[in-house]
Amino acid sequence: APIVHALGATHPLALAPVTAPPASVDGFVREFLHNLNFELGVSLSASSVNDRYLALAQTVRDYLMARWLDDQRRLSEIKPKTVCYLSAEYLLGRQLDNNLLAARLTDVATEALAACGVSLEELREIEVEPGLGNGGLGRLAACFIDSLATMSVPSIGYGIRYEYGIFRQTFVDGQQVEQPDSWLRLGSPWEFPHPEAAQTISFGGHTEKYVDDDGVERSRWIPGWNVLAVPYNYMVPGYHNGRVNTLRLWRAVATSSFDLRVFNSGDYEEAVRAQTYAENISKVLYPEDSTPQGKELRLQQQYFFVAASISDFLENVLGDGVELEKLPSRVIFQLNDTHPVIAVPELMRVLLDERRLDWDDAWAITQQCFAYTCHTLLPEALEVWSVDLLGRLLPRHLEIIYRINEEFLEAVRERFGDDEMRIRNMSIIGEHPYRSVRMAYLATVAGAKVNGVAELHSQLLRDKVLPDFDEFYPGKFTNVTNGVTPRRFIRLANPDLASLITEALGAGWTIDLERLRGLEAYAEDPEFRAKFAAVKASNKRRLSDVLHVRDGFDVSEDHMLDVMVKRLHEYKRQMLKVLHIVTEYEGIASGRVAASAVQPRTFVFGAKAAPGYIMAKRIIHLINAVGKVVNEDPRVEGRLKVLFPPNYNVTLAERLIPAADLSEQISLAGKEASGTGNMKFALNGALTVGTDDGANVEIRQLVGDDNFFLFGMTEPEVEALWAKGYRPADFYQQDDDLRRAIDLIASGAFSDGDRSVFEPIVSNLLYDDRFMVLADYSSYIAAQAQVDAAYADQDAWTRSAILNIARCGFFSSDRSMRDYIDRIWHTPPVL
Ligand code: B1N
Repeated sequence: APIVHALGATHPLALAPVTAPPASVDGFVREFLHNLNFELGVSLSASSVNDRYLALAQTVRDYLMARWLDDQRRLSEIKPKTVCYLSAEYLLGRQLDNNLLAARLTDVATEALAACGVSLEELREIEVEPGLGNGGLGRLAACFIDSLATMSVPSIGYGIRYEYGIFRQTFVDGQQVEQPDSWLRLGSPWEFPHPEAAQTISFGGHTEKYVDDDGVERSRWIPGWNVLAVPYNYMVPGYHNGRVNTLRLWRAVATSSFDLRVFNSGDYEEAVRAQTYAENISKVLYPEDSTPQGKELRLQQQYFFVAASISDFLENVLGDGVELEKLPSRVIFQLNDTHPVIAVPELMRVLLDERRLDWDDAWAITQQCFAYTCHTLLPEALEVWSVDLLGRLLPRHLEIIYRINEEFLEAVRERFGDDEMRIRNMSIIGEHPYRSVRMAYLATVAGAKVNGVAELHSQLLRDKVLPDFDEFYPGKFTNVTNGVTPRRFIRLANPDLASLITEALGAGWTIDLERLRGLEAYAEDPEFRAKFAAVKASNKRRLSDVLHVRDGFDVSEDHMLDVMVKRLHEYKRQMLKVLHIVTEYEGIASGRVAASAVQPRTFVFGAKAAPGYIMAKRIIHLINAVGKVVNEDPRVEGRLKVLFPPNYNVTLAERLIPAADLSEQISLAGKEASGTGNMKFALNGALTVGTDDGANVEIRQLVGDDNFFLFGMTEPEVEALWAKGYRPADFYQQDDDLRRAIDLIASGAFSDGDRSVFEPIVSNLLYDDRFMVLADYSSYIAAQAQVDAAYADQDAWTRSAILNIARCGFFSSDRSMRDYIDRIWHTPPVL
């Protein structure tokens, strides 16, 4: 029997608060050695680096534990309104350093480990980051839960504990090869599994009608199969505020009944197959970014985690005796894109079928409990599920969706009359090319609020993607511009810059980023500029050390570091960057430009391509091929360098961004919803060369035109060019530099003379070019000439860099959270 039962739950020992170990070097050493000996079962002298890392992680956990347990107890008493952030992705990055920082333990740990003859630095480096996300959307979720904890906002992050995260990227002959990301292999010290708290999640089967005791006709779901959702809890410590929130990720496990039934019938292989099938649900993250694919397993993942989360909240967090009418005063489920939108019919199902509410009451509650964030504008990225598939996997949910749609369209008719065109356009059910559920529409109808992720994006969402809905629901649409956590992306990633800022402004900026404004005055101070330049140079050396060990690359301090890191996607236009590099190279190779006249630059790429995205993979191949030629051509005299370290991830971002001089944010206007890398670079004192797209617009407004290199068409100009008829070949014909660059690629210069290798890229550019690379080329090249000219005046450049930092405090995810709280959630901090 658990000891609490033996003692009685009211026994003083059972009620005694959990206490943290003493936060002294001595206390830390004891706790560390205890964990090494008693949890890992090794002596210090016999321990491996991994043992030590695991023991250290456990030690940090021990320090956070009292706060975590206390927060859980307190919140269960206070019962505040709670944010449930529903996200299929959390791109957390390494945990150790962040948790040490939050708990103010970095110095104590460093000293304590040194006393044991252990280097903290070495242990840091062996942590494998949990890559449970693809890119910006997943990293945003991680920044948001950091800010919520730091701001003491009651919140739970819900998601999926993928056994394999985003694939590990390697290059073979310059081409991407994907390896499984077995991030759990050496142990996962940050998680707390609770198999006893598993939820049963059902799928398949059919529905049937029946009349209940009150004579009401109802529907019920007779599922076909079940899986267990086992919660794994992670601590989300606030920064220096003693708070620890929870991230709860679900793992799929086969129910014992599920496989035993088959096993008992004697078919062992079938039993194992069934188990494997169930456990596949949380096996691997879908590596598509911005373009979801309508695969059955993905819908299973989505339903699996939201059903478990809703049930967990209602049964374990909400507590007994809450009238369901009051649910909206206790919870807001924030839908991170359409991936969790199946939560809408799921909450309806629970309220209708399990809690026996009638439709109108259930719908009134549901509409207040959800809010939806849209993260895209690409039409191909708006998620739809075929009615066929959805009906097979979740028949009851499909019924509910149909009813929601019926009532919604009825209301539309009442308002706008029998405008069949409009009805068809607004229907949650699409008919072409096959009958499907439009998840963004469902989310918009059900959500109390709908937001985009940057001003421009939110505006385009209302004007272009959902105009009928905007008209129908005045006040529903709003904007919350994305943000990034200053703890991870300044304080941890750029410790020397952080010290410099603290020296100038005091330490408060870490939780009040608008204070960076105070740096404007320092931008005018030559001494401060010199210090800032020294930090940048030292960050380049640090990066060089990392890349040297990792990939054998060296970064020269006197090169401009020009960085483009983000998922590989045609709309982000890595091709435009390639054309710039090839143009520079071609000038030298042809002898028209003297190498000595070229500003030395190192171009750094980091990008993963979705494994099925062939064109993206070709572009990766081309970047590597161009890099090889440029780096090895003696005529270049080492003044241009192209580096493409494989497997760009959060850990590498933390090294690259602080070292960058120039941030490339060059998507076609109207395509990048926000971007968040753009914010991280600006906050680390890189200048941006960028289009008028996503949050670039707001960055430029804040830092000022003099401190930003703008180029390219605006969104309305893009529209106008499409309307007039876009012919990329015309641009090729009319621009000598562009023609020479493309011809060089087409000639086989980067493919050992084999013209066929990059031919698909070339013909795509010349005859299709959906993202108007050629139309923006000349403007981009002109902007890059301005960059070179500006960089020649190092002191002026440094001043601009400091002004970028000073003016970008707005992009803290703390501010994003305040906006969500004010405009959408209405969940005040609980201090
Ligand atoms: O979300 C980020 C934005 O800053 C980016 O501009 C935007 O591209 C990104 C399907 C997505 N939009 N959609 C996705 C990710 C995974 C997936 O399976 C779509 N990611 C974004 C944060 O707002």
